[in-house]
Amino acid sequence: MFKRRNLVTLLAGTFLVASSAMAQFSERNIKFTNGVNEDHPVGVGVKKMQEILAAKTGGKMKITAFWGGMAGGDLQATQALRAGTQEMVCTSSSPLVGIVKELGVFDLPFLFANEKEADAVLDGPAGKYFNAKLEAAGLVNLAYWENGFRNLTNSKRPVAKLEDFEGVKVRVMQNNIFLDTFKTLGTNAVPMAFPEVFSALESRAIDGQENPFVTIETSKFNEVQKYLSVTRHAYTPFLILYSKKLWDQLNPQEQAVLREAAIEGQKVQRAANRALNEKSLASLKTKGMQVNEVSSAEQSRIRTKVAAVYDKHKDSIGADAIKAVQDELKKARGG
Ligand code: TK8
Repeated sequence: MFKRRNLVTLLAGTFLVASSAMAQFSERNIKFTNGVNEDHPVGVGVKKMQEILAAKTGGKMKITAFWGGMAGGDLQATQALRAGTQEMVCTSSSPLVGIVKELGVFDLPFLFANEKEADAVLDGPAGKYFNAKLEAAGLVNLAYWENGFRNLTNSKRPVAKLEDFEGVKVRVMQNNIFLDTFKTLGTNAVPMAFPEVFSALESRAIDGQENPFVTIETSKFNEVQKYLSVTRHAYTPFLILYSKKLWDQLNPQEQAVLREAAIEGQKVQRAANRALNEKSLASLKTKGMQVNEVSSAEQSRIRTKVAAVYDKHKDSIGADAIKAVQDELKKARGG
């Protein structure tokens, strides 16, 4: 008898906690901007976040997503987050090196060999190290999603060996390490925000750009680019950032549900991105791109050529950041 009464009290208590939890979500409409288009796997991740928010907050917290860079490029949106005028952005890490210099480690060419290594680094202590740096700069990183391994496209000539890079005018992200890598390869490299790239390629102001297959296809670069080289020269993470200023106005439950949604989003986004990668390559061929594989002999010539970029930038990135990543890479490589 005594026991049963205890159970009843316990159950009643649980219901109270559950219903007051619901009451603690305020009506919020969260602005979330993207440089990629909605048919990029980031769209799958954002949809997952929206479903979780709907289910867990009784529809009180909502995400309104903007696509295709219509609300500005990665850097511009990230600055809006720091100023507290926008809640969220999905951004590549690279354009943010002027804000958090340590992120430059991800821009070092050929850092990761595969997605497994990237996950081990981003989802472990190294990822937390960068999150702390971001937070100090006014940015809460909810999760690492995936942009992926980058490949060169251009409209000038097939690029299959080191010498072919010479003189091609290539757009790079607003990032010194990319700029240096592509200069070292002999291209005429120009930094530019992502939303300007399509029309710059179309008007032939530039010859080429580099991005993962999936981003190339969903941004329709194949319509204005003939040649695709399988270079896999760098892996770019996507950061799912929330304005720290606005984050601090949320209560702990609201913060927890957003973190949970971003992690669930990460799972479906990465899975969708990986499932699509090879399909996108095949589809880009069907749509008329000429694909040039880069032989392993040429790959190693390219690697040797850009090795100098590591030495040149290691001081500005900082030894701590490089060590944080390399420690995890060693573990992932079983060493
Ligand atoms: C989209 C960008 C893009 C990136 C770039 O906002 O700028 O080339 O790879 O995917 O983050």
